[in-house]
Amino acid sequence: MKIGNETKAWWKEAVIYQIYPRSFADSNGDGIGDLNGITEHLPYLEKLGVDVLWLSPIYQSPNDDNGYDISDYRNIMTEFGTMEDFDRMLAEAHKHHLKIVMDLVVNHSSDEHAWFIESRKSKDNPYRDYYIWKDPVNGKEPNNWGSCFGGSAWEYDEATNMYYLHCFSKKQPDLNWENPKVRDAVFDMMTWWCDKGIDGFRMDVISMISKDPAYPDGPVTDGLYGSFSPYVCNGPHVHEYLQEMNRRVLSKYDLLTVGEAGGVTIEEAKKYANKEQTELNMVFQFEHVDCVQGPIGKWSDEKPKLSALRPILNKWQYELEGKAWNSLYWDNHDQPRVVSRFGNDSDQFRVVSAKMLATCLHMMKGTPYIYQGEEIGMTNVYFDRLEDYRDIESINAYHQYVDSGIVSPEKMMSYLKFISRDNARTPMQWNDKENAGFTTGTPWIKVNPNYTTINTEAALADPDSVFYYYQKLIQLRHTLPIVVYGTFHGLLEDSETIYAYTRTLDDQTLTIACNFTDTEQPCDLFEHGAGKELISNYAEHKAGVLQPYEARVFLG
Ligand code: TEU
Ligand code: CA
Repeated sequence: MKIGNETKAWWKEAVIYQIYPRSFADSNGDGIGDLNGITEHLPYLEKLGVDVLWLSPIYQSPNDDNGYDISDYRNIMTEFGTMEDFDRMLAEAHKHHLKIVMDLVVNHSSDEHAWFIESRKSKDNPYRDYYIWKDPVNGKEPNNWGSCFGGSAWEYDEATNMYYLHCFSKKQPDLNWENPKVRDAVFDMMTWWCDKGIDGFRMDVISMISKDPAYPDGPVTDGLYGSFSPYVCNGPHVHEYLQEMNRRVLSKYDLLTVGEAGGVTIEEAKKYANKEQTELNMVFQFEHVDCVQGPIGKWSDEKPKLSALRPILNKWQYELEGKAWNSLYWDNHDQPRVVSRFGNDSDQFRVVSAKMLATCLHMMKGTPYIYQGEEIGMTNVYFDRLEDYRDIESINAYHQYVDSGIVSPEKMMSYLKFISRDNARTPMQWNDKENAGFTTGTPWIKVNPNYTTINTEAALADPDSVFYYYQKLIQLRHTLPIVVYGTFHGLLEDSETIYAYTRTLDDQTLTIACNFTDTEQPCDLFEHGAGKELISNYAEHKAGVLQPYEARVFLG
């Protein structure tokens, strides 16, 4: 069935909630979130009104990168529980009308995976070609590529005098997708999970599975290593492999599929998420969260400007219209908290700016994602000491740039406070009791001290909370087809302060305007015309202006 320019689909109408299991809820007091903790909180998620839960990886893992390094794809991480706990969680979730999307991390495995343990044994081991091995060049690394987590992307292995590729940590060797046996093994494993009744996959760095076979040096921007991106992201066979995955697995089930696609362009996104649906439902692009880039990449403490953000958001809305489907997100487990980054986390403006950012995103066209805690306006944690950080990326980056003298210790701490992934990974704040109700033990990472005021219990008791605002945005999407299927059109495209747009479907128009500043801004978009206000973060409006961080949505 067609609505506007689109074919109707459940995953276009859904709202996804991402859970980072390690930090969500600890049921047994060991300080680590777990599956039973998730099961306990399903009624809370049902109340919020989301449709789908995406779980960051819950498979067996030595946790070098918190589960993104998998040593057994068919077992549950010991700290998170058992397969019985998983089966119960899945069944309970379905009872609460919540679907479960699994994280699929198959660009790389852990070096402790049985395949890699075999692979590194000898050049003629049957698993040798499961990974990417290269001879030394002039006694050194095969090329200048740096890993995302610091250092070279190549690790020397004495047993066979060769290097293996790891785009992330050296405990995350890249799988060799050119080997049909690797593809068979991955597709079998995916089928096994689908047969268990899961509802989809979020595919980790799926744009990186096909490498340029020439393995050329990459451009050096940080003065240390070359970037692999031009030769790894959207590589030569990536679409072939995803089409094969689609034919052999995805097309046989009714799934939600979203590919994490670093380095994806509009042209590439139209292939990954094409209308014919021969690959994936949608991809995560990174341009809006990467809109501030310094000489050492994402490490910066500069607040993004609306003038940098708007053209990116609008471009993705315009260019995919009727051709491919967008995903919409501010936050995930790799990004700092949206209210601290794009909004204002002061006592005065936290709630109102969190609601403004929610309005801005949830009224756009695409499938929205909410990251745990975003729905109560959780903020960055601002750790003062390096010892409080747990994230491999943050700790390695600190040493890489500070030890080499490229950045001062003070500046690097300021970058971490603003952008570190650990800002998203502090425990979920459930109440004002010890450890925010996350655990009765010692949490694996410190709780944000503001849990005494920012927590779900307080949010649920306050009708004006960020929680109920998200609940209402989700209800609007579920009840009004225009929110899902309406065509996007940008407004006030030169404004430095207000982000505004319309959505149109048949004879209806939605008008959305969001003030991104802490001061009043002139705005006459709501002065004329009949219709009704659907939602706003202010109870009273002022003629001709938007108040600080005010957001308005008008249906006419
Ligand atoms: O992230 C992919 C990725 O490109 C990361 O480097 C991300 O951009 C970075 O954290 C922000 O600078 C995925 C996962 O989401 C991440 O948690 C994993 O660490 C990574 O893959 C490796 O599996
Ligand atoms: Ca636990």
